[in-house]
Amino acid sequence: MTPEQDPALPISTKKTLCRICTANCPILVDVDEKGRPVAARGDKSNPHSEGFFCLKGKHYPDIHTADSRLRHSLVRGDDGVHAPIEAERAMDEVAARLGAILDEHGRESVAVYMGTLFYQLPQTASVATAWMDALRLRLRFSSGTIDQPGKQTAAAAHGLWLAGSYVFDESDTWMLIGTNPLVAISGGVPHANPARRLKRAQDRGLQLIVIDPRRTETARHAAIHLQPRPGSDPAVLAGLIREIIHAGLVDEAFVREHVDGFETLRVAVEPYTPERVAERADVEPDALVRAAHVFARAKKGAATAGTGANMSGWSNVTEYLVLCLNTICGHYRREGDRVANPGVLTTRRTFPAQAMAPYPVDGFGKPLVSRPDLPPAVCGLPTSALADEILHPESRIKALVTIGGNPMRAWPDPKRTRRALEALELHVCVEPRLTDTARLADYVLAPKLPLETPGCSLSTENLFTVSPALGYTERYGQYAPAVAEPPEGSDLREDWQYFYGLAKRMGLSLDVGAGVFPIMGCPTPRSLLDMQHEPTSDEILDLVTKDAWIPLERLRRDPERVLFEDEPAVFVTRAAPLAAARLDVGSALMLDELRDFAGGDRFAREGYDYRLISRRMPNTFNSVGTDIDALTKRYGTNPAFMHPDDLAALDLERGDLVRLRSPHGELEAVAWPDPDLRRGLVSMCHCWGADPEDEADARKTGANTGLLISVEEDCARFSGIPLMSALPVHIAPA
Ligand SMILES: Nc1nc2c(c(=O)[nH]1)N[C@H]1C(S)=C(S)[C@@H](COP(=O)(O)OP(=O)(O)OC[C@H]3O[C@@H](n4cnc5c(=O)[nH]c(N)nc54)[C@H](O)[C@@H]3O)O[C@H]1N2
Ligand SMILES: Nc1nc2c(c(=O)[nH]1)N[C@H]1C(S)=C(S)[C@@H](COP(=O)(O)OP(=O)(O)OC[C@H]3O[C@@H](n4cnc5c(=O)[nH]c(N)nc54)[C@H](O)[C@@H]3O)O[C@H]1N2
Ligand code: SF4
Ligand SMILES: [Mo]
Repeated sequence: MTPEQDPALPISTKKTLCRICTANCPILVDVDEKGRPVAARGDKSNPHSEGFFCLKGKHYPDIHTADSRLRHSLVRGDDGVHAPIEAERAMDEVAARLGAILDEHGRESVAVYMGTLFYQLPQTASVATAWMDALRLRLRFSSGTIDQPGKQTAAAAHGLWLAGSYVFDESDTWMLIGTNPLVAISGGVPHANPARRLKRAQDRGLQLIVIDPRRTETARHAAIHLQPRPGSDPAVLAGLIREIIHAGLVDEAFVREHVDGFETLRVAVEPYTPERVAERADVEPDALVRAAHVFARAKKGAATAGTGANMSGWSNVTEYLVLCLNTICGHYRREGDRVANPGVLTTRRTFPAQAMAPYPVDGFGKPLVSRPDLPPAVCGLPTSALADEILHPESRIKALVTIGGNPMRAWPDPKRTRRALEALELHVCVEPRLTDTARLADYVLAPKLPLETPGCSLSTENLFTVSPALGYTERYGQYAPAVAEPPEGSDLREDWQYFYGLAKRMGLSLDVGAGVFPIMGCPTPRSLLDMQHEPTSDEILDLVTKDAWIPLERLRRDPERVLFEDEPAVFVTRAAPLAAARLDVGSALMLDELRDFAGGDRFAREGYDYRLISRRMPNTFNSVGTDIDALTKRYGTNPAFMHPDDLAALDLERGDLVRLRSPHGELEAVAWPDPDLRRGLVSMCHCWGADPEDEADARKTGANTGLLISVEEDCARFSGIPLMSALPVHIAPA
């Protein structure tokens, strides 16, 4: 797929950063004389990443030059066939049609879905959000509520420690629950070469604890690996907390001074004796006790959960118990501690040793008509309900704008998703490929890709707001100009330019905020865009890094300089006088869920003896790369990984087709042995498969696990995240 490299054309090598995933690896890209990217590799001169990158990054140029990449925007004709349309004309038509729909049906007639790429591109996130704000659009959905939505609900119920947590590089212990950072390159171990960082940390004594039903690439390195039944995390976490309390390992001074609800928590976890946890989760009682002692005795450390822990039915309480665990151990930075990385491109702020009080979990306006049971909450509107909301007879949604996401692959229940997308009056997709989703869109606005635009490490830095295990552990920042030209003869715009262009045509003025994710307790600097003279992409980046620790201009002037360790050190300051806010470990809203959990495994279904669990594969990123041969070579598909003894019991061999059936749907997949799984599990990666209207071929296109997921039953409170892991399935040879 790489364009024929003409040996006559000189190659130049440019420094930039990969923007496929949140690792944002610094890479070197070879660009030919025509500006085409032809090869990429890790940047060994970068002192933070030390050359780390992955196969997806290696093929980043292919993603830019693939034949399947759109060179023009598309409009769907009355015959359903897409035809190219000039970008300016596409914006004229989309602005006119959205304007007409909004005029006739009001601001609830247009919904927006923001996928993973939305957040990875700071210019896109800021300008598109400003556009939504200017139109006062309320119906905003994101991939966040089908990812780790318990993080936001739990943080709201618990409150925040404003000085933050210790980072991995300075910690003595680290606990990972349902996350596999050595493959996801996210979520738990610093992403700049996680394996090497983990090794270094262990060499200086860090004790890694992993809680995962699979002996993952990460779990293999753990000092303690608890391999519980999926969906039993609340038991394990409650058991850990109980043991810490019984062993007298609670940081009593911290709790006395800063924490409410301790007695409520103590009573709630009291039933979770090691024996009782062993029963529910099937983990060794001794290992549980050891994990509790290692975690609580460490001076510095943190526990963090990932997608597995959020998709298996108990997202809110699981994330809440993770916060409680950190809090009762007092695993937070204290007055006088040096802040390992105060920031580079995020907004300047202080780090006082004090709590920010809990804030509302729900009560954010009226619920969706299709889901009165899910009051809009702090995690955002439930994406699992968006298809039903579009299809509901009383729904006002007429139009959907999808930005950097792929609903047909990513949303649970692709059949329903398809019906919903077809029912729309107008579907606009900002998307560089003709994905299953884009195929159903009325307009596909084709963007330039990241190598063709300036970029910086802001999105990744800003992730510290999501979990103490995310963001940079060092004072690191990178800027890169555009390094490649868009394909010859193409007519593309940067993502954000489409929103600027729509705003201009709709007579809106745009007010952009700094950062990509808001920083709690720190006001967001804002700037009005000049709506007469279109700003440059670099000017947008300056605005989204307004009032940053280090002005972006400094990174631009000296691109070699990426570490800022010699900047004045930042320390945790004394709490403000009269600061009275306290963290809450006794939230009734969250602990109610533990009571519900105690009632037994309410997801079990008779006749469905296996559990499907989620996982990520190294060479694809959600749906990205599933159409690039070099990235799918290893398995050719997303196999159904199972324990070899389970395969043998079903008389199956590697490569055989199996049929998975859930109470909701079924699919065919390619069986693959994985001795690292518990028995009774099948572990599959998401975002594969084809349009459900087309003939599925498990060996070629893979299978969309969303077919097995119900968006009606077993959805979590607040976020509506369905049971996407620990899902009961029946398995038989196909
Ligand atoms: N069954 C099941 N379902 C899941 C999950 C699971 O574990 N199991 N995981 C869930 C999770 S965690 C997530 S985050 C979601 C992912 O949900 P989505 O974000 O909806 O899916 P992606 O495939 O990441 O979509 C990214 C899209 O952005 C496009 N893109 C690439 N570069 C650019 C660019 O520069 N500009 C624009 N505008 N677009 C670009 C890609 O082509 C791709 O289509 O899936 C969720 N769905
Ligand atoms: N290579 C690659 N990297 C990616 C992505 C990708 O698709 N490919 N996707 C990106 C995205 S969108 C995200 S959100 C992050 C996610 O990053 P992670 O959250 O680290 O995702 P996974 O690697 O799937 O790890 C989830 C783990 O949870 C375990 N698990 C499943 N069910 C349970 C359970 O009930 N309890 C417990 N304790 N564990 C369970 C699984 O076995 C698996 O090892 O990764 C990002 N990085
Ligand atoms: S896809 Fe690979 S190279 Fe690109 S940022 Fe992620 S880990 Fe790094
Ligand atoms: Mo995700």
